[in-house]
Amino acid sequence: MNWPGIIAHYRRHLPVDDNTQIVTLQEGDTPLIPVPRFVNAIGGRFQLHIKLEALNPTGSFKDRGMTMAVTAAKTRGAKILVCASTGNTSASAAAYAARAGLTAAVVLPHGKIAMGKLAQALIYGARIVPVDGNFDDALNVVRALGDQPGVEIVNSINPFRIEGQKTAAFEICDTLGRAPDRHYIPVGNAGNITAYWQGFKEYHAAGTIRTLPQIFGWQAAGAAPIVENRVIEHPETVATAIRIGNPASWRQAGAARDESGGVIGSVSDGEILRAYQLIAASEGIFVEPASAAALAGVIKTQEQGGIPADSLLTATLTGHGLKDPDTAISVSDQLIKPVPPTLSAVLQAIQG
Ligand code: AN7
Repeated sequence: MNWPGIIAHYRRHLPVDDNTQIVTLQEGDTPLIPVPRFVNAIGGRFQLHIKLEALNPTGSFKDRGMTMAVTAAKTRGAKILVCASTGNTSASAAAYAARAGLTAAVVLPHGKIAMGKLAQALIYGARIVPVDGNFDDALNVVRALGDQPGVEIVNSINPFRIEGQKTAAFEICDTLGRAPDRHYIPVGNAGNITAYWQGFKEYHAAGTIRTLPQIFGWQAAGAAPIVENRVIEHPETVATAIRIGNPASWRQAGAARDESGGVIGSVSDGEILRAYQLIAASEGIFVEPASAAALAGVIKTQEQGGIPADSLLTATLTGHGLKDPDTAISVSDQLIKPVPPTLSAVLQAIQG
């Protein structure tokens, strides 16, 4: 079957009707992958399956929300899509704008966007506006831009984004035939944790699942406003995607935590990079540092007293590792140095 994208597949759960002209790149239907070697490596006896959202068309989960937001914007006659972004939203907005024949303008914190994401926005033809400020400053400007004629904001403050993104929770339940016991997810602007909790609750209310998962959200320690319960004026982390000090969906993230009996915790850059390397080296799965924050959270909860044996965990790995090659190269300790093209020299190099 040629998967039609999340709107056509889940249309009964989404704000569309039979006349809606859907803008899609056939996003969604991402794999749910068991990672037993990773679990063994951290001494766990539980099951962990990862939802590999890196395998969406632009390499991140944002495409699920963007197909919905751009479909709605086009229906409403918008001409220009605008967003603030730490990188992935801008890549996705730029791609879906191209697909829809619209213009995208993306407002970015100057110097803090991973190289691959910038390359994506450029090649898809977006207008790029770097600002001297962080993501929170960029989002403030974008909120003001929303009043201009023909302009549609496609950040997750746009409720259509959340509607699209909740389909990842549906897919997890459809694949497992139940809800997980716990779901782990990185938290930046907090739209995705909001969307997952909404998705799980909708499936529960419809009787599709009998239980609800506990939601475990993870912020980077240098950008952990929800954990510290205060706005962080100058957020800093190697995980630039979640370098956010004043999340737009702060209240909804707290509700997801409290209603589900879960946790929102923080992980240091060192913990993030350890998880980043371990999932790649133990399972062959390359994600960006922000995604690894969810796995750092798995490691942290395991080390802080253990995760119940036989429990079923899922984790969202939000974005592809290739978006940020600089970080992958910087954490490696291999020297890349040429040798003569002879058997003896190459054998010697292999043996270290
Ligand atoms: C890889 O692109 O905010 O908590 O502007 O790119 O829903 O914000 C990205 C966020 C996690 C956090 N992982 O999700 C943006 C942006 C990756 C991300 C998050 C982001 P939210």
